[in-house]
Amino acid sequence: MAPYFRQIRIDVSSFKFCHCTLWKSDTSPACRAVMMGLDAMNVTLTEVDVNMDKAEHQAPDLIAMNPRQTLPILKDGEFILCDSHAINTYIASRYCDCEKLLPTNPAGRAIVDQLLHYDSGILYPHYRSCAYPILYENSRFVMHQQIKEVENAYRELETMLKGRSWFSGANMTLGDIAIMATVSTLHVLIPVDKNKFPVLLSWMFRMSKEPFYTTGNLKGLNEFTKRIDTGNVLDSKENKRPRSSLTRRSTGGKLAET
Ligand SMILES: N[C@@H](CCC(=O)N[C@@H](CS)C(=O)NCC(=O)O)C(=O)O
Repeated sequence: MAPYFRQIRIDVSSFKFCHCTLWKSDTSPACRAVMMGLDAMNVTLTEVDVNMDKAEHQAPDLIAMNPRQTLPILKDGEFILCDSHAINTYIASRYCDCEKLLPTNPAGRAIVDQLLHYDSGILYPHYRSCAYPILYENSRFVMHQQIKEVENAYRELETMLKGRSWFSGANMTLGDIAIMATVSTLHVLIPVDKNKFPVLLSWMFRMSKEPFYTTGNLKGLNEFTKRIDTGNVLDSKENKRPRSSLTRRSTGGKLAET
């Protein structure tokens, strides 16, 4: 029988388990930023899949946790967080000793914060205004003005990366991960042109070689692409039982259909 999963070799001894639950949807770039963050930090928690096409994120128990009705949502005991950037930095400072991904020195940390705010305040709204009309309003294309604005953002990113391997400088950080989740998704709608943005594209290529990209971003990005290309609402048969991040990670981001 052909293997359904791409097996990934994982060193379980380096894993950190935490008693948190994450509600997420793989098509969502914000949720994929958290999944990549978890996988980069080797942190394992309980994950619950939510189908936004079926408005499951508007279920009363989720609205009680997040009145904004967005994903991801993280619950740690009685503590609830509803923003991917805040979730990743919380997990890093609470459960992970990962100085490189989230420096503790004030300047290093401020640079990561700056990138997270850039993603949240500039890139993500572009994603929303380009993708939502296609996802939810039967539109079939991205408007010219939006293409120009996204290309302006690509130009800024290209300049920010000049002379450095990662957005934060010498090390890849949670800032790179947040930006990759959004830019890889925008790239589906408005491709990053290799002639105009060669530095940005080679950074994307470098990021795509990281193991956490395969386990945390690829499957959802493929689903998002299919959703954009076909317009079909996802009717995932995936098992809705809460599962460990370890299960997702060890199967290359894929989970068995049941
Ligand atoms: N800034 C938030 C954005 C969250 C967000 O808007 N998530 C989208 C999915 S990518 C969502 O849940 N949308 C549902 C809706 O707006 O109805 C974050 O980074 O978590």
